[in-house]
Amino acid sequence: MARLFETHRIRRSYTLDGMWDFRMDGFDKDYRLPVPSVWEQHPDFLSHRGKGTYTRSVYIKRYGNIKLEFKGVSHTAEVYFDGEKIAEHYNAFTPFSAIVKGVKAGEHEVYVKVDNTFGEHSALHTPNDYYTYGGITRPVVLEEIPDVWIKNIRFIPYTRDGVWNAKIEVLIANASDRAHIAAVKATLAEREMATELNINAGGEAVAVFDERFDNVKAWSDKEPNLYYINAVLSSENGETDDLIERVGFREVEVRGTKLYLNGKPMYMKGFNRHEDYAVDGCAVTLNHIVQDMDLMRDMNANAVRTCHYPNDERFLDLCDERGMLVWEENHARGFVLEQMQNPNFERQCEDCIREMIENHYNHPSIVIWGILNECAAETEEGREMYSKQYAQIRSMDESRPVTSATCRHFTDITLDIPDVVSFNMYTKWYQDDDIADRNDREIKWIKESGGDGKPIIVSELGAAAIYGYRDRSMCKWSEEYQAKLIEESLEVYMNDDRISGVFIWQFADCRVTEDGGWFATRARCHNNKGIVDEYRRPKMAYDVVKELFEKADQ
Ligand code: ADA
Repeated sequence: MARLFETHRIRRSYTLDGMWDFRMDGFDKDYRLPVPSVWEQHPDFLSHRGKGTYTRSVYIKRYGNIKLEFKGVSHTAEVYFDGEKIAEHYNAFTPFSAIVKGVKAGEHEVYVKVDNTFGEHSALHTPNDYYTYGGITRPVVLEEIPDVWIKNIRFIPYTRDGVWNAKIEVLIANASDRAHIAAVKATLAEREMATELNINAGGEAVAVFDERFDNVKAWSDKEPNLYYINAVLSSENGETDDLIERVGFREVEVRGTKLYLNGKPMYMKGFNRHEDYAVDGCAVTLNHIVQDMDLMRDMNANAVRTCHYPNDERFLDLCDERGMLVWEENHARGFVLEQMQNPNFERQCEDCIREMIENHYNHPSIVIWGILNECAAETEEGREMYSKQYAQIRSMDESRPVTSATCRHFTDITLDIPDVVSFNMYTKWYQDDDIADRNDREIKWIKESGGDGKPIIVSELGAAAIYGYRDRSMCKWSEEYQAKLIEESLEVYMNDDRISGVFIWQFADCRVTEDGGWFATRARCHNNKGIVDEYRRPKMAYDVVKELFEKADQ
């Protein structure tokens, strides 16, 4: 399944998950691989960087239009339907889709060329402190759509005189070569809304409703109340379509140096979480997604940062259900200026931001958008790119604050732009300062460098420990050292009322890229700063985090 709730009752929609035929360039052998999955799970492709082709047939019951959506392909896809290219897409972490009109009933062939190679063509997927896998790594959805269909729903909640209101925009598309009239009905919290639209041939139109909802409860991390919008469309030619979205009534605000959720101060305490699981790679299965959530909740976390890219919608759906506050960010980690000047960089970032917001806008759990983790914020050229990306997000979504996690300590020249200032701090791991002293110097610098009067988040803190390595000397890499550092760090940051949130680096150990860069020096070719290892086995720090996060609630 591609979502944690039913998105259609009228439209015929099903996933193409299961076994696909597979060929890898340079391998003279036929394979069968599961979708979704990473090809690295197969013994022939453990660390393979290359190009492979997935093929399967699909049976279409009746003549009409189809929509093929890929929730994630790592990292570049070319999609063919009966031999004709219908889509291409870069970036493993955002969905993309294609419409094929006038498909005859019967068997058809879908094949997908997948590329996970590095080079100038890939400005965001690079050798890095996480692994870029290969494969169709998130669910694939096939839908049969009428000529006039519902493309998406946007839900914008707000309060007026203390009462919840919402603007609901139902985007309708006309795939045919003639104009149509569409009747649109939407229900939400027992409220029925209806209108009629004229849609030009090949055009789009938006049904806009703006209503008051006296009978709804707010969404929050403590009470994640959710509601369904059920939109139904009927064309004058008798065709019908529908789309169901799940939403929450909540408002996020920045008021001076504090973040507010529904008019109350919001404090975020949680983890940075890579989508990476020992046996799944980045194609984290639903049961492992749920296990991660259960473990983070068991440690009394109320927030998660999707480091360093947009996440699987099933995880975001689960955050909506469980009241996990989300910092979601575009795909970028640790690029110096030269990397940001790759001719593909800005376009690939822009595409990722657009797709992230277009697809994830309605998730109430997402309370802040992030960009460009630890990129070249100390340079004028870098500042220009930060500024453009903040502007792009603000042009698409005025309802959420924006931030970026910096490590350009004392040199970052972008802090005047975001709504929230965030910094990654590894005192006593990379820097050997006193934690409290370094925190004071950091915040003093932030206030003098454009960040004054803004909320501050410690977006990363932590230390590495090899699971099972115990040493009473408490030397680095021991579980004892990691537990002690996490305790000392959280005691400082969580008792500093200048700080609005802390994200531990990181929830679980994750694989890193072996070829190229200093990452190859990482023990086990993993980033070992997880509170649990890649099999979700808890380290000693687990109980320290659990206790301190619980104490924060008291
Ligand atoms: C940086 C980076 C993380 C990770 C971390 C580390 O802060 O943002 O992705 O690489 O350092 O483990 O050193």
